Amino acid sequence: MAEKGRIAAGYPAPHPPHLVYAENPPQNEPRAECGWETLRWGYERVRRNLATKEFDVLIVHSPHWRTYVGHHFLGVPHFESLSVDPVFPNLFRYHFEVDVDVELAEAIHDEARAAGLVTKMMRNPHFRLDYGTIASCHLVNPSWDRPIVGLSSNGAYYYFSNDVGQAQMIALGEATRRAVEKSGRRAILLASNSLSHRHFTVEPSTPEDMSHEHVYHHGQYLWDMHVLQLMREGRTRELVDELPDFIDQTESETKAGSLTWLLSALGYPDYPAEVQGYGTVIGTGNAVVEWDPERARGDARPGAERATASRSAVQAGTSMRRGARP
Ligand code: 2X7
Ligand code: FE2
Repeated sequence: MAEKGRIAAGYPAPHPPHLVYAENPPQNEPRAECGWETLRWGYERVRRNLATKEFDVLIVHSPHWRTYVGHHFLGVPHFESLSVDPVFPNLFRYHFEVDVDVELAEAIHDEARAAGLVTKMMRNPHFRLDYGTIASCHLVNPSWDRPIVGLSSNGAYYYFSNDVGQAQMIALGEATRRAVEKSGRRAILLASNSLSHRHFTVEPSTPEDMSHEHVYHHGQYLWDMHVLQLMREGRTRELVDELPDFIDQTESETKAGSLTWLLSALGYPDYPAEVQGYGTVIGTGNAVVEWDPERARGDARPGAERATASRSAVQAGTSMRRGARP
């Protein structure tokens, strides 16, 4: 019988396209001088940690793949196209090539449907992946050397209420965990959302001019710090209980459900999360945070040898598995 699968780590992994832009990977057309380093260095720490960890797949829940009816799952083995941020086309025109673990996607779909959620496999081979999915996956694993599973963000919080949204994302997280365990896969989970979401309305002429980048509202900053404190103290059940207030008080992008999905899938960790980076992007609060259940349990890190061999490729941070653009 196949070994029981595991969620090997989970991350709030925010997707501001600015972070990809500032890194100048070959896949992205616009060029930057610098910018948003505290967050980008946080992602570099995550890459270093993952380079010592074996994993088979990244599972990402993205606020910018909004679905109106049900929870959708990428269901085509390979996508290749250009993803453009509709608000920042000057920063993000990213040529992507992505492999999908369709078998695992179908397994999560089936578990979610069995739990009573409305679900759909997305089978359009010409689908343009949203920039949330791409940015989070790129920032965590720029070599794209693992397949992904992509989950849409159903708008239940908007169409019904925060409570309905929370209940659905909790069920989706549980379904994700069950499917991963049955699959035998070692999965990394990414909740592709920012925290507080008040942003400025006029972009500086040089987008990476950091003299314009700061917190715009102290109350929102206090909320972000409160949320991070709960994470750092392992108080994630309280955090899930407080998320509806956080959403209402800060316009938080957690209203997409990604963070709730992640915490539910991780089984509400009671050990301290590691905050790898916090910073604003156009004034929104963004945190790169790590829950590593294996480190928390003190397990030896499976696959460290294989992972070390590929570390230099991961740290180089720019090559795609197939056909990186020059
Ligand atoms: O989608 C986003 C975001 N969530 C935060 C900051 C900047 C841009 O895009
Ligand atoms: Fe966003």
